[in-house]
Amino acid sequence: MITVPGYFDRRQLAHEPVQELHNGGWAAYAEKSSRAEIIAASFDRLNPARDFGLEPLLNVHDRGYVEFLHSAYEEWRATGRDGDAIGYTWPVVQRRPLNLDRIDAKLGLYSYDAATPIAEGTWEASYWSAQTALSALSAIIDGEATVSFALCRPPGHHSGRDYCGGYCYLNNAAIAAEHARRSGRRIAILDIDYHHGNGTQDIFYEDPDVLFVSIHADPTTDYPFFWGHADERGAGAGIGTTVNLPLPRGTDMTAYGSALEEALDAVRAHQADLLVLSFGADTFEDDPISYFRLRQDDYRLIGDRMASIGLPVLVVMEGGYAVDDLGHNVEALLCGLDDHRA
Ligand code: SP5
Ligand code: ZN
Repeated sequence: MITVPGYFDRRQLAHEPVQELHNGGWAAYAEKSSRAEIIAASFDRLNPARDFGLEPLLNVHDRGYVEFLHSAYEEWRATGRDGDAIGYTWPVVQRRPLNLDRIDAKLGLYSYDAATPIAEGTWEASYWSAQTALSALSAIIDGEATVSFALCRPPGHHSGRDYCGGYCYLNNAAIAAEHARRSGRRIAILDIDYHHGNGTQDIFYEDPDVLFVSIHADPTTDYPFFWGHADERGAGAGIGTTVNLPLPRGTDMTAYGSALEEALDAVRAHQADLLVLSFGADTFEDDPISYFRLRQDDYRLIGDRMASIGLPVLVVMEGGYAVDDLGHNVEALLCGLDDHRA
């Protein structure tokens, strides 16, 4: 049984894109709402999200981007098209500030891949996913819990200040981290999703106060390819507060455990007083889109190791696509995290 307090809002289920572009054709969208349902079923009860409004979202995200997310589906439909909004042209070459109204131009401007469609309920679900992260955070800030779980969905860690990508629209972990920082906390973000958290990294890249550490599949073989390489260490005043630990496909708990110790050393060295854990269960051996070999019991060990550093932990849900096992994998992690505190 899960004893960690969990937070969730059913409006997060409103987002249900039909398909994504994958290997040159359309494939069923992997980030299904049933992911959240199955995690929710592992809890006796979940706390409802409180509404913190737009301000904490706008402390991380660009206002033009947030307005775009809010209106993109309607604008897409107003052109007479069917289905979900998705871009097809990206401004990589001689990019300059242009004020373009065309929905296809905006989709290109505010996204970086063709796997992140905007559907009818995308704004509503993303908004409540972010509020869920803030609500779970408040349990820690208000001293009601030392471990708190945000059942975020859609996930967030690929989304940057002004872009969506990788099934992510608003960066839930970054929004919570920034909110906590503004209430005086010193933050470390540890991202253990299979994929590199490029959006979170980008948001805090020049920030010396927020540590971002990520363990993920080597981007030379895996999405998102362009970010998450070991030589990315931050910029400007933030040099050294970004730490990337890429691992090869096929990694099991033995090699993963060593990387985890290295990551936890970095968290300790930062002298954080709050750990935000971006948790993806797509490192699981049976994940359909990923290639690590972690087993259900390993999540308990990971939680256990993490608890050993003695910090309050806000767990923010990211990926994980082996839907049938997802509830058990989350439960294993939370049990490991919670054991020490009883
Ligand atoms: C939050 C997160 O885990 N995002 C991962 C985004 C990965 N997208 C690239 C891989 C696309 C695989 N699509 C397979 C669809 C099969 N139905
Ligand atoms: Zn992932």
